[in-house]
Amino acid sequence: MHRDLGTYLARGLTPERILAQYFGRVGGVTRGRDANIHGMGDLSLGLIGFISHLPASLPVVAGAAQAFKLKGEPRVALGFFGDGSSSQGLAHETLNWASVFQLPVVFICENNQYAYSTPLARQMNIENIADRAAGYGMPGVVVDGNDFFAVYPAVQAAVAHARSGGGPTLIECKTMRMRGHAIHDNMAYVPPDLLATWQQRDPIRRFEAYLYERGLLDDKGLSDLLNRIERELDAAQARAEASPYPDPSTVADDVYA
Ligand SMILES: Cc1ncc(C[n+]2csc(CCOP(=O)(O)OP(=O)(O)O)c2C)c(N)n1
Ligand SMILES: [Mg+2]
Repeated sequence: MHRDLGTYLARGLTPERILAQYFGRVGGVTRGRDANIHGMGDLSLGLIGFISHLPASLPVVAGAAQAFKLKGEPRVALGFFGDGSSSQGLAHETLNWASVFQLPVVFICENNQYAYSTPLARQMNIENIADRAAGYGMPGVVVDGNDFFAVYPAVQAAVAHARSGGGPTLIECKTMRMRGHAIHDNMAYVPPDLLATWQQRDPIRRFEAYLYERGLLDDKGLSDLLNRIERELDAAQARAEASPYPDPSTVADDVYA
């Protein structure tokens, strides 16, 4: 996905590299070739660069899974896509292909109820995107995408299933886009009640509450943690800003054709 910062961070892309990417600096993932977080690929971290057309990355992910299978590598590919992307032809072709060849891949659909200004009901006539899995011949799982303790075991089970030769799984994470599509979008088309309902399901607050209830976190622990993150981000920003713009003489580097 083009905006999956959580996934990027979990795979080991540092805030410094992500910020340097935004600033178009050499320290960014594309080494200053653009200033966009679309396409932040780094194969050393197992991240394939995103392709801006949705969901054109999905068949590439299936291709990676096919390569793992052909080479006998015990690896599993994870492909992330949105509810809007799930209605595109390539999504159907990819899921069908992955199932026919029993590829080690997990398809994670982040159903955040909107694709730009298009609500779910205007682009599909089913309740659960995961229900489509039956038509491809793979397991389909619906999870509360705002609950860490629902998402983690579901993905873990699907990865284990894929790794043991069981083929692909489609996981639909139900969530909500809490801002406009981008900064220009005031999302006047989103009913305020819907937003208020999802506000109550904030995944970070829920995770915090879980830790508090079990005595694993208290007010001091939380403020120490937030301060530490703030300091880390300030330092990452300073290093990203200190990174130079690329030397124009390198413009043709990494161009293959
Ligand atoms: C083929 C194609 N058409 C249009 C766009 C422009 N576009 C970028 S994001 C987006 C909405 C995608 O919605 P969804 O798949 O639900 O993902 P979300 O942005 O909600 O996470 C669109 C239409 C695109 N990137 N690719
Ligand atoms: Mg969406």
